[in-house]
Order: sequence, then structure tokens, then C-alpha cells
Amino acid sequence: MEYKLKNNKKISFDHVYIMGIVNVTPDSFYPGSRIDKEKLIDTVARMIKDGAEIIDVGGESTRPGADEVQLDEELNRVVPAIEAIKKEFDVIVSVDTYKSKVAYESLKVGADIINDISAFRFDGNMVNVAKEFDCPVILMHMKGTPKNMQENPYYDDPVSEIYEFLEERINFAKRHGVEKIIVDPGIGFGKRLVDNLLILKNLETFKKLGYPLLIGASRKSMIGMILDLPVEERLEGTLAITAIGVMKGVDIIRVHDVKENYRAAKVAEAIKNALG
Ligand code: 8Y7
Repeated sequence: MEYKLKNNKKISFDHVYIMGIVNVTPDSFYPGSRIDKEKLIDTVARMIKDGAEIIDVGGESTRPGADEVQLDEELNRVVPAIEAIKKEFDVIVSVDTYKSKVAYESLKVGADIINDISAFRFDGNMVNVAKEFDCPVILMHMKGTPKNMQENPYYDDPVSEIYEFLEERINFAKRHGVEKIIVDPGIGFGKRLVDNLLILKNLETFKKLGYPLLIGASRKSMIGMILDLPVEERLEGTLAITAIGVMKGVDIIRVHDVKENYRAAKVAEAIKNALG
């Protein structure tokens, strides 16, 4: 499978892609990802050198309990950042937003992919923007909203419920003419530790949806719960998830620490693809 992008670019899902996280927010939960605009270009240059093929640019923190960012503020953060990245580098850019206006303005300055953590649920116009630009869209599972999702999450069977949710969102997208879909079970979005563990243990199940699969577990609290360590100390736990994710067929891995995850993914991928 491959998805065509603008300017003769494409994502060919014949190897694992590392997506580097660039937060242009003042309140992101992991302090290492706070970026001011002067550092933006250096940061992206480093990520590309370290193996990132996609840069995910976000302007609103979606950590549990985060306040919603006003539209204008999000536009002011994200659009100039994407414009600057696209001017400097020939790299694939995704825009992390659930607001159609932010997606629209970002696509106009060169963004390639919409990363919508609401899977077209929060903004009724988002699916139309995706259709108009014929761009790939990441459809992620979340129970509730960023503000309330961790209040009391419960699933009888997280893998089946998330699978069915993603199936429904895929059908919604297709009904509206959006075909370039990437699915994501949404690690940490309205899930308990046990739910996150079962999702990761059963990642291959989500491949049966028939679309490329993305995971984002980088430094998330599930790692902190297992190891009893703060966010600064969760790299090794992240790498364990990356290796297992690759082995189970994940196509895109969204991470803060590109170099380390790229190397872990490459080794896991070599094992996964070994013949003989
Ligand atoms: C994810 C994400 C975040 C994820 C996708 C964080 C924006 C929280 N997590 N997008 N965004 N998947 N597709 O810890 O897991 O990075 S924000």
C-alpha cells in the first residue's frame, strides 16, 4: 500500500516510518518537547538527520485535563511553524489538530497529513477538508475528550471496542470520500494501564482493519506507571514499546526521541523481516 502526497511525494508503507513530535505549545506535558520558534528549524533538522520521515506539528496540548486552546492562538502557533518547516525541508508534515480551520490553513501552507485525535468527531467540517485536499488522515481512538477522558475510563473488552470504533470511523470517512486512512488505537486517551497493555499486546488485531497503523506511546504515563518513573525517565520504556510495535506490524511510530526510536525500530524491523 502507498499513499500519494503532493509534489510527487508519497508514503510507501514498505518500511516503518518514524514521526517526530514538534509541539509549538507552551504547556506540553513533556518539557523536552517545548519549542520556541527560533529552535524550531534546528529541532526539525536534527529529527530528520536522526531518521524522522514525518514531522507532527501540534499547537494544542492534549494531555489529560489540558485546557482548549483558542482557535486564533492555535493558528498563530501552528501555521507559521509548518510554513517555516516546509520552506526549509523536503519532509512530510502532519498537523496535529481536531479543528478544521487549523487543518485547512496548515494544508494550504504545505502540510501533508491531518492527525485528528478525534477521528472526525469534534469538528463537522474536518472530513470535508480532508476530502478537498485528498490528504491522508490519522483516525485515532479516544474515549471522551482530552479534558474528561481519564476521569473514569472503563472497557469490557478494550481491543474489540476500539476495533469497532475505528471500523465505524473508517466507514464514516469512506462515505465522505476520504480513502487515505491511517488508524491509531490512541494509547493513553481514555484508557487505564490494563487497557493500554491489552491494546499493545494485541496490536496485530488492528492491522485487520486493512489500513496502515500508527501508535503514539512516547513517554506516556502507562510507562511511568509500570516503572514508577517521571516523564524524563521513560525513554527505555518507550523503546520497548517501539520494538514490540514494529514486530506486530506498526507502520508509523510517533515519538519525541527520534534517534533512539529510529535505531530500536530498525533493529526490530530487521528481525521482523528476516528470511531463511
Ligand atoms: C497521540 C497523538 C498525542 C497519539 C496520535 C502525547 C497528538 C499526547 N498522542 N496523535 N497526539 N496518536 N495520532 O503524549 O497517540 O503525545 S498528544
